[in-house]
Amino acid sequence: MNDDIDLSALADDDLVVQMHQDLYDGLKEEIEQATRILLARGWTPYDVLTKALVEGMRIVGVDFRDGILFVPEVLMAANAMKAGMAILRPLLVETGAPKVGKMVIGTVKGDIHDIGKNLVCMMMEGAGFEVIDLGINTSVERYLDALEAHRPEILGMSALLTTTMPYMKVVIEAMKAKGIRHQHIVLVGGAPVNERFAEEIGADAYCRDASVAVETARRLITQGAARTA
Ligand code: B1M
Repeated sequence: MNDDIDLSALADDDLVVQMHQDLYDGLKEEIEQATRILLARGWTPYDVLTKALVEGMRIVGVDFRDGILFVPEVLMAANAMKAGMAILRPLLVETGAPKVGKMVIGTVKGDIHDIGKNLVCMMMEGAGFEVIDLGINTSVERYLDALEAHRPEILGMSALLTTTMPYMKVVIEAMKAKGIRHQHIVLVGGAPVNERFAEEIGADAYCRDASVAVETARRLITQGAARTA
């Protein structure tokens, strides 16, 4: 607990910088408090999410890469981030938007990163999609079972590791082998994924972030890319 700083006394810009620092330090309660303060000051949930939380996690990622932070510290940062996201979730999700489609999504096998996927879930739900979240470490069998059980227009896959992103292709190939590839729009995302990779593995689109996932899902559904009949 950081007893020295009165978060509510900070101006917005300083508070956001402090949140980046508190996320870095894995201070869950401070992140919860600051998230509530920004909302009470009229910030939109989306701005709190992107400017304070996602940007803070980006900074953590840089120092993780450079060997300044290690797994235990990054786990604490992730927990603090999730605490902030938990406050924002109902605000992002309950828009009363009419249901526009269904998505099954999971982080691929071998990969336990779920913050980005969870953000995608929230934004998709907020945009009126029904989301079936398979969680992390999702095997091809679980994806296929969920596609059969829920018959979604969209399959979303997330991968954060260069070693796990090829698994997306395994899933797409299994869909082809089962003769169901044409029934679903396949969207892929995650830090190491890009447009070219998505094309190479036969996905319908790469989504840079959660907002792009929403836009892309809407656009491709409107274009009738999923032939779920
Ligand atoms: Co990990 N990790 N990690 N990690 N971790 C990365 C990914 C890494 C880039 C860090 C680094 O070196 N800079 C690196 C990967 C390097 C590589 O593959 N080339 C790495 C590594 C190496 C590892 C371990 C191997 C470390 C170790 O054990 N030695 C290990 C692997 C564990 C495993 O999965 N098997 C590991 C573990 C962990 C923690 C458990 C400590 C923790 C995860 C906690 C959790 O998720 N519950 C963690 C974290 C937090 C990170 C970083 C720092 C942050 C990831 C994150 O949450 N970003 C990350 C660094 C980085 O990415 N720069 C890193 C915030 C999030 C909002 O962004 O996930 O990109 P992101 O999601 C975005 C978009 O990508 C997109 O939309 C999201 C929202 O806008 N998107 C989608 C994501 N999925 C989508 C799906 C879609 C659409 C869009 O479908 C439609």
